[in-house]
Amino acid sequence: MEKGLVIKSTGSRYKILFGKGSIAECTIKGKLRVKELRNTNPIAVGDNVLFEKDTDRNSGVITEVLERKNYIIRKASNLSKQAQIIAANIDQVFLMATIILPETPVEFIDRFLATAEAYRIPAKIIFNKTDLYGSQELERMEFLISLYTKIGYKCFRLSLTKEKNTELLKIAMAGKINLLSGNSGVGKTTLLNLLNPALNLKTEIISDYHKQGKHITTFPEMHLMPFGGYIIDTPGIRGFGVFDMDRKEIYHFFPEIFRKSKDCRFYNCLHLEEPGCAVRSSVESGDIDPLRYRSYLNILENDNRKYR
Ligand SMILES: Nc1nc2c(ncn2[C@@H]2O[C@H](COP(=O)(O)OP(=O)(O)OP(=O)(O)O)[C@@H](O)[C@H]2O)c(=O)[nH]1
Ligand SMILES: [Mg+2]
Ligand SMILES: [Zn+2]
Repeated sequence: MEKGLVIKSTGSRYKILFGKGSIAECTIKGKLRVKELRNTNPIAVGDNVLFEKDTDRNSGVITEVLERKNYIIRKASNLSKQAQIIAANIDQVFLMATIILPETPVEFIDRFLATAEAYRIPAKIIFNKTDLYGSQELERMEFLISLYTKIGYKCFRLSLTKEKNTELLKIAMAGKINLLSGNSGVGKTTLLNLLNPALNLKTEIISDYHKQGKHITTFPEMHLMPFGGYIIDTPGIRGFGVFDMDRKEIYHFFPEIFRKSKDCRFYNCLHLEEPGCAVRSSVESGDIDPLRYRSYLNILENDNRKYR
């Protein structure tokens, strides 16, 4: 029996890293299921597993998934109750966002951050493609950076085609398991290739017509970085449907709203029309940004339509 780390999962075949950097292609033993979760992929990137290795070839059969520190789930679709584990045992998540080509909506950012809060995984934001921005876009980016920094999310400015200055990012990622997420075409895979040129992963120019990426990366995959630690490259997501959040708890996942809620008159205030709501007064005074409040309301209304 060997112990290994799942670095790629295509649903039925798994790539396992074990020993001193060896790779084995594995399948799962018939009945293997994850107890607490139904309707989902039983093994995800980042899982630590035990497997029986074939003696002669670099292949094997996974017999057990070791206990997870955490995992991040995404709904398969809005209607079905099916869920998919994107990755497990993550130290932190990075959302890569762009102001244009493609435009990352604020609500998308907020859904992502709220999901990370719900899983108690620290989140940071990377604003990429700054080389493409004119004064308006730069202003927009700086507005968002000050908004999110104030709440407590560290932000990075990046251009992967011009300055290519990734030093701060490397320091933040070193020695950790980092999940990299974001819309298709924002430059996730380009970043991995820059950080580890040996990878030579596939990227593609985003189409002018749709101003969207083409979903070039199709399965999450974990890559070892020369500066230590791992990055999980993920397929571009169109949106982030929040998974199974209790209506009464959603505001817990907006840190600045949660902090303010302690001053609301009612302990069970949902910050809608209740009298004496400190959150609403803060939105009116500008202490809480109206965009964030709107994202909160949209999640509360369970408006996941655009976000699958
Ligand atoms: N101008 C500019 N282009 C960039 C930058 N970073 C990435 N790109 C380009 O954006 C396009 C899409 O990049 P990818 O790395 O494939 O995007 P991705 O996020 O991995 O996309 P999916 O795999 O589809 O989710 C490529 O043509 C990159 O060269 C940047 O900083 N500036
Ligand atoms: Mg990609
Ligand atoms: Zn309130």
